[in-house]
Amino acid sequence: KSYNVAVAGVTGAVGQEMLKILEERNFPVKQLKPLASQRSVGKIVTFRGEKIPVEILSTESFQGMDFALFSAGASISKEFAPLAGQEGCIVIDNSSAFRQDPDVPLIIPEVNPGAIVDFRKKNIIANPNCTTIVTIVPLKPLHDYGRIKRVVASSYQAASGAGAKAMQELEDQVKEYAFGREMVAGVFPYQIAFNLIPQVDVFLDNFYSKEEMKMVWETRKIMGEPDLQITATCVRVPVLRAHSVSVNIETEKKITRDKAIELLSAFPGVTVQDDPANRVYPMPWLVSGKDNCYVGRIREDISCPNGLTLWSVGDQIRKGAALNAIQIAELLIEKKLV
Ligand code: 2RA
Repeated sequence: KSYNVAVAGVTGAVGQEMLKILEERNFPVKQLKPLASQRSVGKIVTFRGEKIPVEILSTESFQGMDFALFSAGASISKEFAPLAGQEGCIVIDNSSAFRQDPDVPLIIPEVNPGAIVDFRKKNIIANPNCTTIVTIVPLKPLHDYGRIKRVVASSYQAASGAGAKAMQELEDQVKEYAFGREMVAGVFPYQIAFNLIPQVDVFLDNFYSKEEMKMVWETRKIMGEPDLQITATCVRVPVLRAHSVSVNIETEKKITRDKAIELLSAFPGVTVQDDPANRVYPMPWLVSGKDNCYVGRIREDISCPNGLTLWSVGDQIRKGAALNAIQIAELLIEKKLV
């Protein structure tokens, strides 16, 4: 069987990667419908060697579609995803619009595949925030073994999380610096080249940024642990496309470094890269373009008897967004839910 697939936000960094991944994984696409806003009218995308004109996203766009992959921002998702769902098209939404909706499953296929069966109420499945994905994939096998009580996460987020324009801004600033010109900021509030910005998304009343609270809310929902103690600090770094997270956990049962390596090595979606003596550890430069979350710097926390620290790196555009969305569609097919 093959499926009609619409991609909303097809001209963005994630939309473009979605097309690439659909092709690479040989996803059974019957018809591809590339959708974008008025601004992209006249643009052409290439899919399996075929040139397809981009259509303007409208209320009519989803008739006859089996899947709609949305990556066009939360307001577009809020406006169009429920309509698409009502048309019988299954929406996999990469925005934050529905992640906390109790009628919408929030899925990482390696972590909570069972929760996907609840998608029928709205025909919408939410794709988690990229930083949450890179953090939680390695935590799942550790939680299953030792039960995590507390998580402290600090992220090092690539420019790609803010979109294709943000990646361009970083590249431009590096060139501006090299030519001794003034660096111009636009997407980011400050220069990102040769800098760190300890703000991702807006600040909330509790002085956390929204990105940090997304880590809290989404981790609890995906892990099915509404009372999990978790705190995060999210930082934008001058890296193009892979997010890194330093994660410290405290578990009920002690997890040794060796046990953690054994559990993580056996878990799908994780590659362990941990050989400190030979300077082997994951870095965003090498993880860019890869599918798995790469985990290293695994060590028992000397400040806490059942503490463990690790470093997880994942390609933000792939596992953090486009790949996870397509894996959700594959999971629906595998479970014969579509
Ligand atoms: C970021 N997590 O990195 C956001 C994007 N989804 O900016």
